[in-house]
Amino acid sequence: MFDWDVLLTDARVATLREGVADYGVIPGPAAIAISNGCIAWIGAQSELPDKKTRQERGMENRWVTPALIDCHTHLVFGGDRAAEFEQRLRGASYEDIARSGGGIMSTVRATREASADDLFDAALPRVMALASEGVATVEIKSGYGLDIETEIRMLAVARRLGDATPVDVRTTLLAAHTVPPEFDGNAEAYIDQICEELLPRVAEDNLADAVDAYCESIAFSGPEVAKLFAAAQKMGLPVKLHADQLSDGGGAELAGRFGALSADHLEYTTQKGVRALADGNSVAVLLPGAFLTLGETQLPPVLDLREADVPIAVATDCNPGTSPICSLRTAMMLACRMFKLTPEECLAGVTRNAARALGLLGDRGTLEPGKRADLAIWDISHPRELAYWTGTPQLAESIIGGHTTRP
Ligand code: DI6
Ligand code: FE
Repeated sequence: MFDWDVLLTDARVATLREGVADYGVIPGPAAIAISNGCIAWIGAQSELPDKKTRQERGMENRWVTPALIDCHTHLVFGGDRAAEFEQRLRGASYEDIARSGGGIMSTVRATREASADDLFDAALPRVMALASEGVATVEIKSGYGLDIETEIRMLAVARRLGDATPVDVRTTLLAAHTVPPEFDGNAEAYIDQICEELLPRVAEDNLADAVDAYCESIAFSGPEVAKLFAAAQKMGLPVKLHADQLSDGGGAELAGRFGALSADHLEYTTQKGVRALADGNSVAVLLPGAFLTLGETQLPPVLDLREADVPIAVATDCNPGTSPICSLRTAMMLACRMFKLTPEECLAGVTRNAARALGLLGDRGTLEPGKRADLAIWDISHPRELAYWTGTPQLAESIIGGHTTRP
């Protein structure tokens, strides 16, 4: 019988393994053996053990990296916000629009009106657009329902997107995205409803892999988020946080204190916040699409994050308001140009550290024996190109869970 299902030979391999310099590149021609959807062996071809393989495929010197992971999206939503985009170009600020009932609330109205099928049909091409760039894992948040039924519908649609595509979808409950009109002026009562009614239903039906919140003056305060996080953790759900995006609201400190998987955005995070993330083992998820769209000028504290050894991830934040970007390669390029991340940091940010931000590093995010065989195979001359070009058809093939998804 066969030891391996597939053996990829004559590859150039960037493993992105932790602590290995230069993209974790394996010197010389490399080989990767896949068995039962996992990496069974990986290394220099000259050291390949003598095993039987069902199928051998020459990679013709192509580059193989871990498949990409988009660890922060809001890609299930109703309607769009192109009119608001025009308003903003004419000078209105994001906060002005939000305070006058537009912004997130206009997407909430459209999402509440949309059926599960409508939401699924609109989101499917977004998932496939990410997949066409080598993405094998996508996180999708709820947060445009803000009532029990619509939040549950959004999460169920996200799960369905995972079932209907080769992409592995991880879902996050973001009911605490903003205060719904039904609870205007009473954010605390809404948090109580999430904790007492929504969370138990979501946990019972296994609809969410994590719980997120938006800690900001236009959304929820630190104490409100803390109450939600405590309830989530009691149910065994990991937490993550939209932190310090528009102002320093102590979000990173809060995330670190709760040992959050990640704190995301972080433009206004202080050194104290960075230290808290380091202490909490939390990933800093940078979202250059939102930074660009909002015309933000306050840069996230990249130097402090590096110095404190906080792992940095990069994601699209794909959403109709502040990051209408459905391309992880574009987010990588923007993170290099605007945040001055290196191309290697960007690639680690959409593989190893994105996996860590989803609590999945033991299972994917680097190329190592025992991990899922989630591979992206590229027509490039070096992995640094992945943060350099955008819109280029450089993905030759993607293998997800050992299966080729795009020949
Ligand atoms: N931060 C963001 O940038 C998005 N959500 C969030 O918490 C914006 C969502 C929207 O405007 O629709
Ligand atoms: Fe977001």
